[in-house]
Parts: sequence; C-alpha cells; structure tokens
Amino acid sequence: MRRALAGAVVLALLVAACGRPSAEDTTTTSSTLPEESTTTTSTTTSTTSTTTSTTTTTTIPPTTTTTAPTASTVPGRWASRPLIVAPWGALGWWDGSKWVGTVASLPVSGGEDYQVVSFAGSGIVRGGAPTELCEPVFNPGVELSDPARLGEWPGPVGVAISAPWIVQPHLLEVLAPTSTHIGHARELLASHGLDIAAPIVKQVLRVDLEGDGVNEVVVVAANIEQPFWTVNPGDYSVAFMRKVVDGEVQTLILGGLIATAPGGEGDIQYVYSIGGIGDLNGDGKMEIVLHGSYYEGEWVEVWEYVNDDLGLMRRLSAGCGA
Ligand SMILES: [Ca+2]
Ligand SMILES: [Ca+2]
Repeated sequence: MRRALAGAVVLALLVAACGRPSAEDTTTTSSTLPEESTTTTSTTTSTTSTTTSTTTTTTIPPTTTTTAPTASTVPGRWASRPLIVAPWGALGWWDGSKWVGTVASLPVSGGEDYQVVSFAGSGIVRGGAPTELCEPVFNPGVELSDPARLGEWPGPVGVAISAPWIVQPHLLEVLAPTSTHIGHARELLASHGLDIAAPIVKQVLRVDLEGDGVNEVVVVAANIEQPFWTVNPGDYSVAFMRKVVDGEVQTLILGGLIATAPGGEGDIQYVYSIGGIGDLNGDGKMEIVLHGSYYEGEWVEVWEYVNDDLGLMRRLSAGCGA
C-alpha cells in the first residue's frame, strides 16, 4: 500500500536490493560484527625466567549434557496452511515450496489460533472466519481476538501466523541503543547526504536469523514520531541490518526515507519500524517484518534473508489506507 512518490530527487526512498550490497556499505572485515566481538586487552608481561615451564595437558572428558526435551511444536488449533495475517488483512503463506501472496480464498474456517510475531506483544490470538477488512479496500483477512497485541499505528506493528512451529528458534534480543548504533545510523544517513550528528535510534535488535552462531543487528533510526503529509529537509526514517557476509560487515536497508531537501508535491512522510522477527515459513530461519506507516495508512512486509548472494528479499505484504 505504498504510494508512488514523486520528487524522488529529494527523497532517497531506499529498498534493499535483491543483490549484494554495494562496496561502500562494507566497512569491516570480521567473522562477527565489531560491536558483537569481545575485545580482550591482553597484557603481555615479559618475564625472564630460567624455569622451564611444563605444560600440563588436561584432557577434558566428554561432557554429557542433559538437555530437557524441547517442544518442537506449539499446541493449538492451526490452519491447514500457515496463514500470516496483519490486523487489517492477510499477507499469505508458505505452501511448502514457495511463498503465496494472499488470494481471495483463505485456508481457514474460523476459530484458528495464531502466534503473535511482534515487538508490541506476544502469545496466541484467535482468528475468525474469512472476511473482508479495511473498508473500502476490503482486504481478505480474519478478525483477530486481540489485534492490538500485534501493535497499532504508527507502529511498530507485527503479524500473527497460524502455524505450530517455534517462531523464534534462535537468539532475539531487544537492546538499548548505544553510541555504536547511533554511529552506524549517522554513517548510513551521511552516505545518503544527510549529516545528523546524533540520529535518534528507535530500535536495536540483536538476532541470529539463521542460527549460525553469528549475530545480526537490526537498527531503526527516525526523527518522525507520527507521519505527516509534508516532507521536510532533514526528515529520516530508516531500518537497516548489519550482517557479516564472507567475513565482511554489510549494511542491508529494509526501508528508508531520507530527505535532504523539501518534499515535492505528492511526497509524504513514512515511518518505518521493525514489527517483528520470526520464522514465517518453518525452515528454522527467521524473517523480518517491516512496518511502514503514513498519515492515512500503514502496511507490513515480510523480508527473507535468502542467502549471501541474494540477500534480503521482500516476500509478502499487506496494507490498509487511502
Ligand atoms: Ca546469523
Ligand atoms: Ca523462515
């Protein structure tokens, strides 16, 4: 439900390309994000000694780890397909081999459970029978028992999914912004022509999307609280992920508005946030839900990190607004 933007000269409306990020986004060579690595200051004390040290090798016996059985599924009444919904309509589902955007006929009859994938709430909500939502757009969707648990305009707003698998199988933490994250936002804005000494960082999420033991960090920076219909110089709202790819830290942009000049006719403010992060197709890797809002509407997009060659790809979306 994204409006076409005129005046693209002044607005850098950024969307992650399907391909690899450009070279200028590459900043560091590392096997972990610099902000993730523990810096150990080793002090080497040079000692002169005549004693020959004997190295004692201690063989550590095999560790027997007793792990409590972990449930691989969540009990509930689930749809025949893992339907993903927003409060104002359905996005679609994974059919076992591909993403399917919403079609008129939804794979539910009413009374199904949905796991909330949102930074606004959690748990399970109940969905009704297929209906039409968001007058006068009439999206196919379901009424949720507690839609506010997914979030409300201007966001963040996540999604809910009628699927039995563990939706957050790997690390996912909400962090308080630090000067490091503010610095990354400053660098990103500056690379698009906007110099802000200390950008306002709204969200910092540490996540291991695929569970490979190397953490990613997703950052949202914005100086727009509630989007208006005029764009002012200096407006910014950007959501980006820092990820180690082939030993290099790359910055992948999910969505962004960066204004270096007054907006032209038809330009409106957008506010981006990360609505939620969770596995939305059951492959054990987590997808990112991007939420965007504008003065008379909002939408969500599901972004999948496909692989290091394809990067992030937008898979599903649904919106409501004029
Ligand atoms: Ca990872
Ligand atoms: Ca997944």
